[in-house]
Amino acid sequence: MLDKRSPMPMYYQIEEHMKQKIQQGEFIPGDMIPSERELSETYEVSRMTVRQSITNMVNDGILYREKGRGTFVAEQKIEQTLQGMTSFTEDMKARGMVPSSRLLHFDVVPAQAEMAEKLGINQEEELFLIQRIRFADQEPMAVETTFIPAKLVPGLNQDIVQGSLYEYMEATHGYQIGRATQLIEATIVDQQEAELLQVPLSSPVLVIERNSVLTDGTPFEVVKSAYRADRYKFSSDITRK
Ligand code: 16G
Repeated sequence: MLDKRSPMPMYYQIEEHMKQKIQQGEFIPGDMIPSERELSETYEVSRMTVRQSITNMVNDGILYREKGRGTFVAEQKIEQTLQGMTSFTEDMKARGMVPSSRLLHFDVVPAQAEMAEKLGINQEEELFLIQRIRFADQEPMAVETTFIPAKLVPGLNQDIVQGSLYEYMEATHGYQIGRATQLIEATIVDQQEAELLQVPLSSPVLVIERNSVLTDGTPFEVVKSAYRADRYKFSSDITRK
């Protein structure tokens, strides 16, 4: 099964072999993988070698350990491209998943200096502050905090933001959403986020801040979305000039 004469280290070959089994559906999310002893017999390597492969796969989020129970196959991460300015609702529907939201906050607040500058409005002008947990097939994926100048979307209410904000802006207001600048940063969840996202304390999240403008250049939102790093990875296509 493994090529002992290959310059590829044994632990690496085991990882590749196990990843292949996961990809081919031989192991599915939630399945317990065989014990270290069993794997060392199957692959005819030491338990230390097996342990290294497993640790690497746990660190990569492919497997997870549960104390006293064993090691299991994790859900595959959602790969989100960084091309194209889509909404959460569109992204999930495109994957055949059902999007939903739980509203945590819906308030009108005065713009502080930093937000006013980002949104090209005066300080103290009214902003909608919307905080939602975004779910895919009932599983929490991200906590999202959105600021929108209130004057742009006068009729916005709690019911509307249970659904798609972008759809509301386009369909009801006829706005043309143009482009955005995004910043991605890694951080770890605090206690509240851990509870909301149903992940252990100090789990990693990837925070994307999106500053969006309409096609006429009017800034319309500043959004911070904290995506579970165990469920998301981001990809982009790049070209060398
Ligand atoms: C995405 C956007 C967010 C936008 C939201 C609208 C990123 C990083 N963020 O989550 O800026 O406000 O979609 O979603 O992609 P909705 O139309 O489903 O409410």
